[in-house]
Amino acid sequence: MKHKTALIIGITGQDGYYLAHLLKQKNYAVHGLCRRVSTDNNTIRLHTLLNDGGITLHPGDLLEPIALVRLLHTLQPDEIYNLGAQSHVGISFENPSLTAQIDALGTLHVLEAIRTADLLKKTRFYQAGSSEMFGNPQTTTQNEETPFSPVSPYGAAKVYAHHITTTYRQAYGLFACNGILFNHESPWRGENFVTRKITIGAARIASGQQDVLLLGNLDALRDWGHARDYVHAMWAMLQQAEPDDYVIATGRTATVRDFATLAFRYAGMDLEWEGGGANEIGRERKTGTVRVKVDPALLRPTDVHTLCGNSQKAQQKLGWNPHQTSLDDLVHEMLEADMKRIREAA
Ligand code: NAP
Ligand code: G4F
Repeated sequence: MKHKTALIIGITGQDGYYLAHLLKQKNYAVHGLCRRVSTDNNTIRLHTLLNDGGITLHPGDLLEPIALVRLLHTLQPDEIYNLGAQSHVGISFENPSLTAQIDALGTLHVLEAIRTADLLKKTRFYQAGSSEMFGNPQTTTQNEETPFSPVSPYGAAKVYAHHITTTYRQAYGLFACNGILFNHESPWRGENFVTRKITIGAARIASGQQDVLLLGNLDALRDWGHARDYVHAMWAMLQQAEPDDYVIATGRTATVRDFATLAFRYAGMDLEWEGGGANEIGRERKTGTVRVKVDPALLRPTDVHTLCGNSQKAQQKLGWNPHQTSLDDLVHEMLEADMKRIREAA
């Protein structure tokens, strides 16, 4: 049987790693678009996978549309996963134009490249949409019918990407799917997202390499799943008879404070919380030492307070299971991985 060919844009990121792993297991010929940088630091997550073979990296950028056309023309991929993005919400307030160019126009560039390379009838397209598109929703849970009302430059750019993907589906018959994914984390999460910042901080404090962890909004409630589970849903969307859009989420929420409490517990420190707002602190119960402080500089101009997804459609149509990894297991795995990295670096 002929193996399928997939192109992953954003292969060097967290989800790119897990998706490449999954597609390799499924015997795909896996290709990845990789930005040119002066060192090979951006392929660090992929080292083991690259050594095992079966993955080909191609230099390229979402901001270089003609080169995308050339690449698609050569590869003739069966599936394209567009995971490429400036994906940090906080940074999008500092770099709104770059975020819009990569996350919004970058998506248009891929869709136009599919059209220009005459692949509208052959290639299936996945767009990495986000729960950040909902902003601060009026409903307690969010599904595919919940209106978008973004409150960040990142969320606004992703809304454009969502609608332009739907437009190409309707206008040209492209098999194009929007995943609306809620937060998903892993030991390969970027270090400046709150979950990984917390597990690295707790691991360093437990190892005596750091005294205190500075965080922003501790009250934010997020629906946190495991990236390894979420890439299965991306793949499953492209295997259906018809293209559609799907919310992928666990349906359970926890605050940033809850996540920190769990991570510090696994690192051997029981935290108790005192004060509120910018004066809140997390103190080690046994010693009284302050381990977490709020830094007002880390608060965003506008933040999404609560997100909780309803993934019933994905459960029914894709057979996707939202309960593969518990929050406890996720935090434990991330903390253990950071403790191991610290031990190996010593
Ligand atoms: P990530 O770790 O930040 O990875 C982003 C990827 O995009 C990296 O490979 C990055 O390459 C690449 N990229 C950035 N700018 C690019 C450009 N101009 N041209 C080509 N590639 C570029 O993000 P992630 O957590 O894996 O998320 C994957 C996708 O899902 C993103 O689109 C994100 O917005 C979306 N999403 C994520 C979540 C989540 O909770 N993780 C939830 C909903 C949606 P470098 O390595 O060179 O920087
Ligand atoms: O970890 P975060 O930066 O993730 P955020 O903003 O929810 O965005 C992530 O999930 C989206 C899905 O909804 C993705 F589309 C997006 O690409 C990204 O993967 O922040 C989570 C919450 C926020 O409310 C933030 O204000 O944690 C709060 N927070 C508190 N202290 C912090 C910090 N966030 C970061 N990054 N760093 C802090 O020190």
